[in-house]
Amino acid sequence: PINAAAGAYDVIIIGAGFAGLHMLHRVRAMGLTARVFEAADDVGGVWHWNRYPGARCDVESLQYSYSFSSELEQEWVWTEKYAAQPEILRYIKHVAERFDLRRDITFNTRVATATFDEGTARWQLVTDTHNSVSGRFCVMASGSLSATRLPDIPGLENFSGEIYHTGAWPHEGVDFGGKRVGVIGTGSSGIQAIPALAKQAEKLVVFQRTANFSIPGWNEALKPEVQQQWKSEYHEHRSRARQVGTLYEFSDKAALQVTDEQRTHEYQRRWDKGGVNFVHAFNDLMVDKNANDTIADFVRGKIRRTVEDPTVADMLCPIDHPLGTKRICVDTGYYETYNRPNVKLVDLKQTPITAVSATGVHCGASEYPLDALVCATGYDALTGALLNIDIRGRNGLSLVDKWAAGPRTYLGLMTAGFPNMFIITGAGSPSVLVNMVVGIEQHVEWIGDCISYLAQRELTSIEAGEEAEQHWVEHVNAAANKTLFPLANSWFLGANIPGKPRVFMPYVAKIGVYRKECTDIAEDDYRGFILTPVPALD
Ligand code: NA7
Repeated sequence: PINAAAGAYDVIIIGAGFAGLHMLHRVRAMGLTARVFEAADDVGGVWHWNRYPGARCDVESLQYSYSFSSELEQEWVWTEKYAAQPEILRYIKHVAERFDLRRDITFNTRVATATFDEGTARWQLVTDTHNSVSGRFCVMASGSLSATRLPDIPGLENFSGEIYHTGAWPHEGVDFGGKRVGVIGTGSSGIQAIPALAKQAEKLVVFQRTANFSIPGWNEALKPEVQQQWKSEYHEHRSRARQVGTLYEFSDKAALQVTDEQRTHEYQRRWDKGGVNFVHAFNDLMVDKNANDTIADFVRGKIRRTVEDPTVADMLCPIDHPLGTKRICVDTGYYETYNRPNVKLVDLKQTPITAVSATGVHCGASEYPLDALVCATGYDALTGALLNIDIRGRNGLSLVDKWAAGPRTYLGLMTAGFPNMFIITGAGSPSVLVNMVVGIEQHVEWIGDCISYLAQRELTSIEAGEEAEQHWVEHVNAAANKTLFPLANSWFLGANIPGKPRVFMPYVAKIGVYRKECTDIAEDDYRGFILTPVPALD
């Protein structure tokens, strides 16, 4: 270990969410010195910031948790099938305390620049508080959905009411009682927030650009016997999750090989169970548009039966992307909310927002007077948090320049020209498509093993090779192109950010397939990576 007192560490970690905390715990166990920088005033990452009403995880709580400590998984008690944000944040804080992690974290501090010094083969970082530190390794645990984005609508800055983004919600909460509230955005965040906001606000106007598919979660209190049973089988559940991500009932049948009645029966059965399990009803739904049409039609039928006003129901029926190609949403009473007299839906495809004024939102000739505007408009996903830091690798190469035509990585974990810089849940990895915690744990284990390997062999640095990276980029693209995913204008493709290169960023593979690829490469002495020995002294 290096002398940490002088601001020199073995490992610098950026971000103290699920990824950063686990990485810190891991490198500490290896006897290394580490420092974590976190922009927020406490741990939690997305669960620290996303405090909007209705915020909840759409992976079941018993699965959306760390597996690295069996004591932790046995002692923590979840109260709901799908945990709400405050409970997940309590869990993360509990982890920070239980493993005494806070003492190595600097809060309220953003990393501004990270520069690889070729002379010393170390990363030099400068924070927005003018702190300078260095690390042999730099781990980006800065989140794939953390760089929030306000919509680029003319006049937004002139609005005299309150403006919120779901991903940067005030800690003290917001009282919408008696207010006219607008929501822009109907992705996962909007679809969770809208039913909750409709109960609080005097009037709620939803501005929808793209109708989205949402499945009821049927959230409920977690029965103690269910939890106990699951905990007694945790070992088996976790090993399966390491292969498949989240445990669903995966089907080996194709939708187009069964009768209409069998299909409808299966969709109904899964609808009644709720959640993302619904989209795994058949094995061809994400690769065959005709198969996908059957499940999409089923959901459109549900929307039409739930929403009383047929014009509103029509507007809510997604028609421009196959089901599941934008992240499927899981809700609590979303479609029912449009039957409330205080809720109005505005279809921006018919009447786009032309401006925001001091008093409200204008869609052509129509003005919607508002006291508050909630932007559930998403993130500069996967690359935003990284590119917000001025990162320079070899020869002063900036990550912004290197990724100008889209992110390029090897295994999603490293990018050529940036030695000893690891990325957790980055572009080119499957993490955002699977249970994020399972993805994070795989990355953390791989990075930890990699650092140990280097130490054992007295190697100074590891770096992705250009050729291996090129093959990985092609491999990730080819995998996506075999599916329906590229048909939607989603954040997976960067399509939500005007001008962002249109590249399908996540790796569409089961986490088990990816895990094996990563392990095989490591066991083959890090095939495709360039390993550099400690430089000889002059
Ligand atoms: P998403 O899924 O990116 O959703 C953002 C929503 O905001 C989506 O409906 C967008 O419409 C809409 N949007 C974005 N910009 C605008 C503008 N300028 N005008 C109107 N509407 C706009 O973000 P979320 O926070 O809901 O969810 C992110 C992930 O977190 C989610 O996938 C889960 O993995 C957890 P669009 O579809 O682009 O037409």
